[in-house]
Amino acid sequence: MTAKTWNRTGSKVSGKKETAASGRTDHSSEEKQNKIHRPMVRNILVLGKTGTGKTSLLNYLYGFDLPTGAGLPKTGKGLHEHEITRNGVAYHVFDTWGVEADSLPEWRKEVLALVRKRNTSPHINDWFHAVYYCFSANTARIEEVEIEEIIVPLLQSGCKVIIVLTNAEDGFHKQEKMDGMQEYLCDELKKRLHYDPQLEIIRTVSVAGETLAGDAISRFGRGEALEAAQYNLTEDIKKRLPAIYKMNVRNKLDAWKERSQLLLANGKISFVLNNNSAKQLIDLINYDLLNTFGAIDADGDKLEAEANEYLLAEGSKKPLDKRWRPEFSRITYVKGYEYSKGLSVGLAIDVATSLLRSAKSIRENLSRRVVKTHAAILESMQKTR
Ligand SMILES: Nc1nc2c(ncn2[C@@H]2O[C@H](COP(=O)(O)OP(=O)(O)OP(=O)(O)O)[C@@H](O)[C@H]2O)c(=O)[nH]1
Ligand SMILES: [Mg+2]
Repeated sequence: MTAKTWNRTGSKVSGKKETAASGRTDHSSEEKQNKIHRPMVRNILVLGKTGTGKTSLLNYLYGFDLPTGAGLPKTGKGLHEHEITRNGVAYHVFDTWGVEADSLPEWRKEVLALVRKRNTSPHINDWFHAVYYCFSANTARIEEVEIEEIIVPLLQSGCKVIIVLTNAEDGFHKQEKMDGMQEYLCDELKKRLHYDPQLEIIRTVSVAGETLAGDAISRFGRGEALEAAQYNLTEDIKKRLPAIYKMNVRNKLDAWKERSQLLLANGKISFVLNNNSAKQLIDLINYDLLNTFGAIDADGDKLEAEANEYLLAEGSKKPLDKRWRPEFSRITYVKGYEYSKGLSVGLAIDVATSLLRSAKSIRENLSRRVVKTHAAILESMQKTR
């Protein structure tokens, strides 16, 4: 689907993006190349009951021309994904429509599962980069199920939600209504979560028009909404990256331990010069461990580059703090037998001692050392952020 080009006139936020784009000259050419090769992905989720102005909001914020209003077929209600490429950005828009309050419990599972799956991915381009929940200031209705079934579980799963009060143009008792909605929401959320989630609550008018008296209604709220989304994504990146990194270290070290144990169970140990065989096995295991650290660093670099790409696009002037990676001790040597390196005296000792050692005891001893090294590295990381 192709969308209209966004008319930048009067847009605060597009101005910011330009600043961000020019700021990119400070960063490596590698980053620039990455950008050229693949379009940046933006996953956007918009939730709320039918008619609250979700699709209109998407059109307003991102310059799409998705169909809005009545007259849409009433089949296929629920969550729909649209892919729209615009200005080199691939938008994956998850819009819900035709959802009434009584069907909320039904599709909440689908929404929550999708959010959890995406937001725990090790790739930032799988995450939701903006999540909006719309309430219309016209009706000023906030159902308990909306809070209970959707907003609270989303917040509890670590997903930041931007609350949008749509139809915020002047109207009869509009300001009081919106103040009341805001207060009610804050109180209910605090009560259920037992902390203040400090949600962004943004008032918007997504469609320009006229009042009954013939006064012009202008759109507003775009800058604030996009700014809130930028802020949330920046926070998510800072918070989730260390956890993703730690998980990867754990997985990589577990795999190393498993490979090492397989090698120790099956590797050749000669009957006489078994010290020498043990040394060869240890060398292989140590070499594999060094490679494992190399792979962890390479994955960390990739993650950092992806994060910086998003941060810069979000208008952040600073790339990620270089100290974001949780530290762990890089034990690069699994100590083994006191094998001798020389040939003359050493060889004699080897022959003598090897008679006392069985291959089985060597395998068991080395395996214990691998387990110990594995535990020591992970334990050292446990203590960091
Ligand atoms: N005046 C005014 N009208 C709006 C605003 N936002 C949406 N509308 C109108 O409200 C109607 C419903 O908007 P939609 O964007 O289709 O609502 P929706 O939430 O996507 O509805 P479903 O897809 O059925 O769930 C449309 O006629 C829009 O033009 C707003 O901020 N102000
Ligand atoms: Mg819609």
